[in-house]
Amino acid sequence: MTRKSKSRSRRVVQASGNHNRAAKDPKKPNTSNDGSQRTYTILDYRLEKSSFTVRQNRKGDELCYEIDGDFSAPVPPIRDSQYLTKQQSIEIYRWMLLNRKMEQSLENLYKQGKVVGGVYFGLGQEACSCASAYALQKDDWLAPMIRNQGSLLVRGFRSSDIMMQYMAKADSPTKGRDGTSHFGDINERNVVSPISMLGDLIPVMAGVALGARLQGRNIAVMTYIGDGGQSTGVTYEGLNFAAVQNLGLVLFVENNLWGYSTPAEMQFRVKDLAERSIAYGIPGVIVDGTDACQVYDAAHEACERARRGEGPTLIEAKMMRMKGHAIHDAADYVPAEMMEYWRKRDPIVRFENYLLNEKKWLSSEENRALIADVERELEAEREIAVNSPMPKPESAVGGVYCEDGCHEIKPRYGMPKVRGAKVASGPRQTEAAVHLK
Ligand SMILES: Cc1ncc(C[n+]2csc(CCOP(=O)(O)OP(=O)(O)O)c2C)c(N)n1
Ligand SMILES: [Mg+2]
Repeated sequence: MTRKSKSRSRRVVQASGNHNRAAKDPKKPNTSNDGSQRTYTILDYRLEKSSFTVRQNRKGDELCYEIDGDFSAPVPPIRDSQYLTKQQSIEIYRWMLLNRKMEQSLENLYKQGKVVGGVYFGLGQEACSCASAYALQKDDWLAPMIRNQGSLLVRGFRSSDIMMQYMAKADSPTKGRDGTSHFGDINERNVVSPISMLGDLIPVMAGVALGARLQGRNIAVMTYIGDGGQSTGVTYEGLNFAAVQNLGLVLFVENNLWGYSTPAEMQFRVKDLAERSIAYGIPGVIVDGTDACQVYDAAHEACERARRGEGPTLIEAKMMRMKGHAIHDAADYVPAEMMEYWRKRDPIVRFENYLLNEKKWLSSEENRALIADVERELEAEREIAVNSPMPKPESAVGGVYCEDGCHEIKPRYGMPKVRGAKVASGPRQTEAAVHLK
């Protein structure tokens, strides 16, 4: 499909793809052809549409989940990207490998008793994290969630940063003050730290885009929300605000079929979460979250739209959380057939097969060398992380609250442009600030 026809299909209000699932009432007038019934089309990049139903059942005193559906479908091919070059595709593949192998190292560090707290994994979601962040440019912003450790790597953090953070080391990004991947960098890498309260990053990132616009720039701001987290009120508020203000938010809804032990079926009634975009009045896109090319193409188009000042896009990435919520959760509530089906759709195995056997962009030897290089890098990063000292107890009192003059917050892209106001040397004092004084 050409780019032109794609953007047309996004805005389509046409007779197909009716989302109204209510049964027809013969007593009611037929309104389907008189123009009063509106239907919408969601752009769907997928080459395979899995449909399973998970049911809750009771066996004795125990609740369990059972699944119906056809699990025999062959693994679909990777969809060729309209934008990625050979070199870029190999780079994304490398990031995905680093993402996976770093998480394997984290699991080992945890088992060796070196991690303070739990470990979160993005197993099965590496294509979504890495290929999405790869679409960002230097001046864009990213706000990852716990499954997006791959996005942090793509954005320029080292795997030793993430490992040190998990071990609460003195050289970690938060200098031992926080654990997991809860850190960011608002000075160099334009990364906002994850926020635990699900959905809260969405209005924060809308604010980042608004701030940039006031400074004369339209940028792309990307964040993620899970199938569970998207049910929160703040998700609606943040995305609605971005929509009415035409802010360049790129929201990945990571539909990994589980929110803790709650299956997607018990979380929402729409067929596809991308349908929610209709209610916000913004484009909605569906991608196979295990296909790096689809993820990249959707992210790239949404970022371009954002940079043109045309507003937000909601991208639903369908995939499966291939481990428990965190390391403490064995996920034995997940039906085995479901796990097996998605294991065959491993994003790294699929992309490796695509690069080696479909495109022939990598030979077996080059692939082996690339994997060995990633392992060498990780081993060196692990050494750095393990050898970093624990923070000194007295350091705990510093760097938590701002002190007078501890750091200056300057406009990033230029002086704020406020219509009719003369901005001489700095941002205008807001009414709220005046009241607080
Ligand atoms: C507002 C809010 N409610 C509840 C929680 C607790 N909590 C943390 S993660 C999680 C499940 C999230 O599931 P989902 O959004 O599908 O993301 P996934 O873990 O599958 O990536 C919950 C309920 C929270 N952090 N914030
Ligand atoms: Mg989920």
